[in-house]
Amino acid sequence: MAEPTVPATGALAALDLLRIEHAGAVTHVRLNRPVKRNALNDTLVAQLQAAFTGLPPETCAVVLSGEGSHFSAGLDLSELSERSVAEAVVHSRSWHAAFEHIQFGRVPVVAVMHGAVVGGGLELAVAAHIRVAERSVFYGLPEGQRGIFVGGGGSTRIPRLIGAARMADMMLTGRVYDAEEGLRIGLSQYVVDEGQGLAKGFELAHKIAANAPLSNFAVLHALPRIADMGQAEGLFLESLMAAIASGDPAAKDRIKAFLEGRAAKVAKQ
Ligand code: 1HE
Repeated sequence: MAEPTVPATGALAALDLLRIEHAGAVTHVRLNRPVKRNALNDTLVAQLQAAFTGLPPETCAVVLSGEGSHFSAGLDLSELSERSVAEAVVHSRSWHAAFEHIQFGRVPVVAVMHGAVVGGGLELAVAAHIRVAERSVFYGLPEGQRGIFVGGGGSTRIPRLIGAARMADMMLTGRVYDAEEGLRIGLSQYVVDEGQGLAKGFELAHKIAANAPLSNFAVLHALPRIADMGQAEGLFLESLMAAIASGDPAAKDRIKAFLEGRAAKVAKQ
């Protein structure tokens, strides 16, 4: 039976550009600026940081989605013209800080996307760990056409998923990828029919939330760092992380349960 959904309380409830609800161990964070297509203004970026640093201890996974007809239209362009060069650097760094709390936070994040996932909206989505795309999704990086550059961490995260050549093509020519193409090149791990994204996102998030916390920690914090290391350093860190995770009582309980026939086998899906 599905977990009952309850609205967040306290500081999380006060974040008016987000709508936050809890469904058991899964917290649903919705971008809630549909009139502006969830364009990310300074307040919304600050609220994302507040949300991801203020998750209650009961939260073990997050679903991140957008209210209205699109996931996100990216940077709020109406704020752009007012910034000096110095302010623009600080602004970009504020996005880095906020999205760092998503990628390297305490819990795994599943982004559920529909419609436009463009510019800073794509930068936000790629800070999540799993991406589920509904068929309406289109990915674009219109920064090249707007005369700007990515500033929300996109140049570090997107090439790791699709390669620098594909990102360069998106930025130089305005190439837009649809949901199926995005799946093929690595922008999402799942594509689902329209309207099915949240169901899939919650199904995945509840599975993730049931993992041993140290396994999830290792995937979030050790895996990306190891992937960036040379092999010798990576292998060494992998050994340490493996020993730490397997030494935890949660691992021992799970392995005992499997050996006693009380845990699920790996099966074709
Ligand atoms: C906005 C924004 C925005 C919509 N900033 N206000 N991002 C872009 O270049 C994408 C620009 N947006 C679009 O291409 C389209 O709006 C969409 C494809 C996303 C959606 O189209 P549609 O037809 O559903 O909506 P709309 O009628 O275009 O927009 C509805 C309203 O949202 C409208 O305002 P209104 O007051 O006239 O109703 C739009 O002006 C407003 N709106 N997108 C501000 N982005 C850290 S660096 C990151 C750099 C970037 O992200 S660059 C990419 C910016």
